[in-house]
Amino acid sequence: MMDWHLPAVSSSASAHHISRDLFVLTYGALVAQMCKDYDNDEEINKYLDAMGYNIGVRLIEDFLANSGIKKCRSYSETVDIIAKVAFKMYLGITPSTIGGNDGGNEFSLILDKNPLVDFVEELPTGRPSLSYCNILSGVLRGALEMVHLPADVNFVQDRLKGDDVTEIGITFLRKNDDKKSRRNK
Ligand code: MYR
Repeated sequence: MMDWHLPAVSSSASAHHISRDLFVLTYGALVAQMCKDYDNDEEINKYLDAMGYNIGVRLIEDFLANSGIKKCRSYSETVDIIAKVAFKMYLGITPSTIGGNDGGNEFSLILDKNPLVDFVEELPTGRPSLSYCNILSGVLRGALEMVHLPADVNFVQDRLKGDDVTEIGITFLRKNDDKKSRRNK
């Protein structure tokens, strides 16, 4: 007989966990289907990025409402919020951050663990240039654009491609000074 007693975890935590798994599996199915439908890896990468962008422009509202985050004072602060609050909230991980030295506008998020590939051992065969997680860079690009922080976001390293870590590069397109003067207006 089946035992219907629920495990002793908070229902919201377990529901979050289940929906994250469901998202990760659904995403995997989508990428697998695209590999069947498209020959060109770059075409898939672009599609995943564009899809992520459309999610990001909507997700930012949810993020700002649920996190209570107000405007950040610097790019470093924004990147910190992305790593410590946004990634934690939506993916349950906290990437480490590098970059932004001397007021620069180039940063990286380093992911030791990437829940999006929890069920993925390796890239599909014959897909050496596939950027499997490209949805994530699109989400960040879309979300940042909505708070007037246009940025280039790209996967610089990818464990699925044999790199030691997964690294997402974020290059803010406005120089820091432009940002300050814009914010002080
Ligand atoms: C500001 O400087 O105005 C605050 C900016 C915070 C931007 C945070 C963007 C978060 C996007 C959510 C991405 C989730 C990816 C898993």
